[in-house]
Amino acid sequence: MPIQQTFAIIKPDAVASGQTGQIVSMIEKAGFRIRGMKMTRLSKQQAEGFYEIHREKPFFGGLVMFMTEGPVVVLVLERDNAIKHWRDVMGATNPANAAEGTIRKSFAKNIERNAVHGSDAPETAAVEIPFFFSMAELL
Ligand code: IDP
Ligand code: MG
Repeated sequence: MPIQQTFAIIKPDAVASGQTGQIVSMIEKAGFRIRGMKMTRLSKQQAEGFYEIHREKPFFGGLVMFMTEGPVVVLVLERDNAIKHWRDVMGATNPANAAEGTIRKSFAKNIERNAVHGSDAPETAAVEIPFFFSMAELL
């Protein structure tokens, strides 16, 4: 599997709980190179745009409220098979179903407040990375 990039967010729940450092450490221990990283706070418009695919879901309004409630850390992660590997390190969307040792098992509070985001396919990563990072910010 060639080198690949994926997009990650440390969500407002995890940042507010002081888990940023532990999550960044888990990312590095899992063999990812961090190519971009910054703290930001999503506007309502950004959160709605980022989660556009979920607009018709019943949880959309709550998700946008959650994602805008405080700062997030956005990252671009690189390694072989990065997209699948990062999804594995994150664990299942619902922490009740997440495997032992995954980030969501360790830190997520529930299916909404689940600590981290990760791109789900190469086409998604290709949209999500430039949503937050310019070329000059990717090192
Ligand atoms: P993913 O983050 O594991 O890819 P998605 O299905 O893409 O999961 O959902 C995006 C985000 O929306 C989830 O990470 C979670 O924060 C929230 N979410 C997903 N399903 C539910 C739900 O049933 N209730 C509340 N929030 C949800
Ligand atoms: Mg998703």
